[in-house]
Amino acid sequence: MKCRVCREPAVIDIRRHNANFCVPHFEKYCRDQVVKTIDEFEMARPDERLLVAVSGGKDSLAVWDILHDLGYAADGLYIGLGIGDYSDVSGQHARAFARQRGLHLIEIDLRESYDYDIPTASKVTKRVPCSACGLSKRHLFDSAALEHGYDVLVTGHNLDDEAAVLYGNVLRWQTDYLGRQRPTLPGRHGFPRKVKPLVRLSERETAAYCVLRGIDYLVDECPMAAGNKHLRYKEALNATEAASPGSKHAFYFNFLRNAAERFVDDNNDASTLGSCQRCGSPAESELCAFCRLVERTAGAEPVPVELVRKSSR
Ligand code: Q46
Ligand code: ZN
Ligand code: ZN
Repeated sequence: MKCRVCREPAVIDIRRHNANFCVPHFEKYCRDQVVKTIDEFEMARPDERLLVAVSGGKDSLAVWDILHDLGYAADGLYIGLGIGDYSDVSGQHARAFARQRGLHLIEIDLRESYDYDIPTASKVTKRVPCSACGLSKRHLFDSAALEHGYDVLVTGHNLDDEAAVLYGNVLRWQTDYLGRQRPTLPGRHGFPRKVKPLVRLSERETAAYCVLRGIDYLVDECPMAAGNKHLRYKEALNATEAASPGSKHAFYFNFLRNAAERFVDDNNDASTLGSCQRCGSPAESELCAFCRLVERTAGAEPVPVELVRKSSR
């Protein structure tokens, strides 16, 4: 197996591109894919300030590393979700990465700042943990980006993530969600621009990138993810990809090219929303969904992770 570029021994094969790469050319391939994505979807200009949502996993650390390498002014934001050991260790990985590179990491801890955590919120609201977690992260990422004056909020969603979300949305024809699946969502009243520069790279490639770059990321999946629909959709797509390399890429990018625009709701104008009376974020009622969640869950008896995992299966 030889590198497509230099013919030296290759360390990775990428079947959908029918290509093998050595270490330096694989790193270059990853950076080039990100540059191409940023240009094509007009994600960020060189003079803009970027805030990267950092979980301590491979994708968020890879995208932060690549953006930093490309010369962008990119800081990180880590949210302590209070998901037992998983959160403790993920925070350590995020902090270590930032320290080693002299990068700035903003931290928000749900328990310290809002007196709840994800397992407790899941129990109190009687909904799956990812529901309270997604709501909390979206709100805190948006508000931190605006509060600290960042132009762009970056997340580490990769090709596998986006293809799986698309698969789930198409399976149920959730047209409102399909309209929001483009890798760049323009900034609008109360929301920063949101971008996903890793959508051309697969999960396997971001993991390989981290290993080859010596990035120490948290390998374990969130314990709350076990059995969720997203993982099942990924498995289904992996089976298709194995039989027909390139399927995932075609599924997602042909959607972007041929169909995504049709689902964009021009009437979905955030400027018509009111403001949350507590935090000032866009809101449909007196309080935004996040402040309502805080009101319901803050101060409730903390629930251990194990209890939520058992009850949500
Ligand atoms: S962290 Fe949160 Fe994920 Fe864990 S509880 Fe679900 S949404 S699975 S990216
Ligand atoms: Zn090479
Ligand atoms: Zn609010």
